[in-house]
Amino acid sequence: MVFLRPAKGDINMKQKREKLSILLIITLGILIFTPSDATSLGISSLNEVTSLGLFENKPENTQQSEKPKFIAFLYNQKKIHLPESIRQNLSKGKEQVAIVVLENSDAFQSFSKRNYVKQPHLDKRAALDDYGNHLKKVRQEFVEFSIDANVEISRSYQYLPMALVNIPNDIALEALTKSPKVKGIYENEMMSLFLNESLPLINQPEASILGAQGEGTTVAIVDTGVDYTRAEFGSCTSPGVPSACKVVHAQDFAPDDLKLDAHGHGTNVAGISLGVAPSTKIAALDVFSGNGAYWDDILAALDWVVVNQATYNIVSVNLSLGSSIRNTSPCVDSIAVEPFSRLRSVIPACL
Ligand SMILES: [Ca+2]
Ligand SMILES: [Ca+2]
Repeated sequence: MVFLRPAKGDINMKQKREKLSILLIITLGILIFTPSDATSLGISSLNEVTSLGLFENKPENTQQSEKPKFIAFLYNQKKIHLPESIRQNLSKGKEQVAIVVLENSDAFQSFSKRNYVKQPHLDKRAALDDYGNHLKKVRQEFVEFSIDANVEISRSYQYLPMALVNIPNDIALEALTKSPKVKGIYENEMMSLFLNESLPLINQPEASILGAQGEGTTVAIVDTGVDYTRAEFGSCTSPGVPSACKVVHAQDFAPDDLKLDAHGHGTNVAGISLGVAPSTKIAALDVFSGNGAYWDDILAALDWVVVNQATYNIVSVNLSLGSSIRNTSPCVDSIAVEPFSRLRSVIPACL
């Protein structure tokens, strides 16, 4: 169970993390434009750089013309996230479905320029619109690129710089990995249901004892759906009906199974949420196809949360799902990094 609302003690930690991130970015910037870069690229001397033609026939005052060439060289050498399994499947002649994370630093820079990142509470809606408009351009550029690269886009998202694509062969994969528009390529993995961690992870029962009951808020349950016809949810006939109904929205993001909860897990999780915060409302987001949930459906549900956060005052997102992979440190290279970062930027408690 993952709640995005941090405990009070996490705020200092968050500030420390932000400072650390800035320091890392500055350090990275220094590394990129210093001679040590040659070593990181496997080049042991400036002679070798010259032999690669990067600074050949150097006339006077040519720094301006050399720079783009050197940057182009760096792009060709860039390392992006790419699971070996994708490469192997394509080499066996199998088409590969994957999720591409798009380079959106221009959109992020514009977002930062207006100081929204430091003080997003100033105008959260405008900040989100601004970010969305820039992402629209990023998406459009990727559509144009994908036509040339013979990559088919089957799903994209309003506020996430990501797309579900079909990669037909090695050549298309090569084009993707070399494109400055692509930051990473991930498998569209299937997640399983989990409920091993729950109340201790969200500081319960301490928060309830302090009187936090969730009045005026909504919790998004990204799971198998919620059977809102049960008395515990207000015997609803549809979301929000009657007015005492606890479920304000229900939607299938995986192919519609025509059931409110085809499994029962989501109804159980929603019940736990109401036990913790009896006054909150529930958004029931069904991302499961049977016992598994593909990332492209999970991303669509998280995108919905970003779009609708203000409408329902969503303060928490519950993802009781995972895979058999066990990590011993934070997943800095995970497919969840982009969507979690976007959620944290719109959920007030996480600002
Ligand atoms: Ca359903
Ligand atoms: Ca389902």
